[in-house]
Amino acid sequence: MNLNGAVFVAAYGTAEQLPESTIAEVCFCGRSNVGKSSLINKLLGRKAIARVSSTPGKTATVNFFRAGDINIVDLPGYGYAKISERERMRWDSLMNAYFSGGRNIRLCLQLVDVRRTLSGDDERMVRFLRERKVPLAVVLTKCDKLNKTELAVQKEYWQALFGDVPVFPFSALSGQGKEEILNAVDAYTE
Ligand SMILES: Nc1nc2c(ncn2[C@@H]2O[C@H](COP(=O)(O)OP(=O)(O)OP(=O)(O)O)[C@@H](O)[C@H]2O)c(=O)[nH]1
Ligand SMILES: [Mg+2]
Repeated sequence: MNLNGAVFVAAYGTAEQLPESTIAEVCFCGRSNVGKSSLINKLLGRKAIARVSSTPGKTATVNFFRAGDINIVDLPGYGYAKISERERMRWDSLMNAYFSGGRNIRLCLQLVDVRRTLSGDDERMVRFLRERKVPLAVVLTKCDKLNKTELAVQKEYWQALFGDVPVFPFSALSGQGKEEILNAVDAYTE
């Protein structure tokens, strides 16, 4: 699959703003700073169509990108401590609306930092997705930060944790894993 030539559609900050789902959607979920926007840029073959920042909490809206006949959806991150109660409530309501609106979500890519272990927030997120029967695959981000041996250990940890769910090691720096993820997007959206 080729997602080049994508265009930014819009950013939605509240549940009411979310447009109706008409075409297939692939969304990207994970804690703040895990690398969602970086992965999207890589998949779309663009340097900065999705904004990347070393400060957590960069993507606070639901951002749609149109690529061919699918929508790529960058979701706001979670697990960022310095956030007001009001912002947390907005996040909850936005995510609930996105995942409960009978949308045409073909695949949710759940991102986790390959160097870490599953956080409580990740666990809640995955449970939430499973309860809603959202098709799930996992991306292990920042694989360039580990050496071969460490990478093997972490891959085994994540694959054992997720069982049958596909797990894709990825690096936005080297592009490792890009083709495999594009193939998965293809398989789930055709
Ligand atoms: N080394 C390395 N750094 C990465 C990789 N992916 C992302 N980063 C860095 O991690 C930081 C966060 O990346 P983003 O793509 O903005 O993360 P995000 O998940 O979209 O974050 P929020 O929008 O805050 O939810 C940036 O400094 C990126 O350059 C990767 O594969 N390798
Ligand atoms: Mg982001």
